[in-house]
Amino acid sequence: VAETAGSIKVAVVVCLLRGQNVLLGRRRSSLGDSTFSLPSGHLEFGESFEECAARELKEETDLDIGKIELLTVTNNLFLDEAKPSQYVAVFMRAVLADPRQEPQNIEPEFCDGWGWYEWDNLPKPLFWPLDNVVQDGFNPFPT
Ligand code: 8DG
Ligand code: MG
Ligand code: MG
Repeated sequence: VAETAGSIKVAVVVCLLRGQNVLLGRRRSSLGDSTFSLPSGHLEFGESFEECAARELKEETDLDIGKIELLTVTNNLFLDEAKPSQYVAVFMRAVLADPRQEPQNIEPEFCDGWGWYEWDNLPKPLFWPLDNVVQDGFNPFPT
């Protein structure tokens, strides 16, 4: 795979937990169009993972994060794109600052809408990098 001239990026992916549920939205994007994914975005220069998670969640849903923790990292190659890319995806677990707050669809050009789903009953199809990590047994809920 090493011959492809692509770029390596860092994405921060937010597992926002509320009770037994996690927040997912259906993507509007060349990457994974119409699939369900966790809120996510690109790490910007100088940001911590926590800052990036809070910023992306705010930008995409208007939600405010309370406690936040690092969970795991995945490494994903997107070769079927006009510009091949590789993402190091940093998974964060977060809870809401105020559990009564509801998500708004701030970027409707990138997302059909946000909803709460049970981890054992996730909607289909999942964005493939998320599907992969789920198949590997990943679970963002504290044990
Ligand atoms: P930005 O311009 O707001 O910074 O970025 P974005 O437009 O919000 O980016 P995004 O697509 O929501 O997330 C960045 C990338 O993260 C996405 O294109 C692919 C990558 N990514 C992985 N694994 C995962 C995953 O499991 N879930 C999500 N949601 N994204 C992932 O490599
Ligand atoms: Mg995003
Ligand atoms: Mg974004």
